[in-house]
Amino acid sequence: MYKIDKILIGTHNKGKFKEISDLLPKTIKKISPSELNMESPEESGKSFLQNSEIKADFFCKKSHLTTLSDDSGLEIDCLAGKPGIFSSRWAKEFGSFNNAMFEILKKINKANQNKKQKNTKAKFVCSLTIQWPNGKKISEIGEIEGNISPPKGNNGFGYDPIFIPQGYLKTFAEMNYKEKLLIDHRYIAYKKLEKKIKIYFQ
Ligand code: ITT
Repeated sequence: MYKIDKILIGTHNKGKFKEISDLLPKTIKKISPSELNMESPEESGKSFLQNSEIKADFFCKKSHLTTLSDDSGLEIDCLAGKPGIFSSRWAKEFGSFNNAMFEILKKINKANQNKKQKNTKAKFVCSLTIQWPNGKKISEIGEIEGNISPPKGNNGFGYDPIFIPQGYLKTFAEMNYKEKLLIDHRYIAYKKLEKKIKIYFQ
């Protein structure tokens, strides 16, 4: 009934778009909001889940296409979970991801001043929401824990250079594309979602 043969991936972030496209079956046609000249909605939610729902609802209603959207970000333990849902906005406020990463490292150093053991714990969180034109929607959240490091590596996007996932010795930006794709927060959310939506794949 709701078989998915094409899907709008509701994001303007090229890094996210590529990862989500590569996780979905090859047989599904992937469409981007820019192909349809659609802007982004205001992210007025208070959580990753609320924001991924806002994006899915906005793009789905505008395009009348089944839509998969993502809200994600980096939560840093010693910064009380910041930047969190404001991860993208911090990069805009500070002028670039490089500047935002530099500011994050400064803030982490300040928060750890006079501490015997430096707390660099962080996690990437991703909420994925799929919405069908009839209003049916499903969301799943994925998280990956790790630590913040000085920037290293040139691959990936966003905050990848400063995040080392637990159990690894390199940042996401030092990993090759496939290596990150198959472990990150987006992959974890997608695998949970896939269990519920694969019946709609051809
Ligand atoms: P859309 O709203 O159009 O999807 P956006 O980039 O504004 O694009 P978000 O509001 O979800 O997306 O912000 C997420 C931020 O966290 C953004 O700055 C990303 O670059 C960053 N981020 C999310 N997942 C990431 C990942 O896997 N690696 C590095 N940075 C990531």
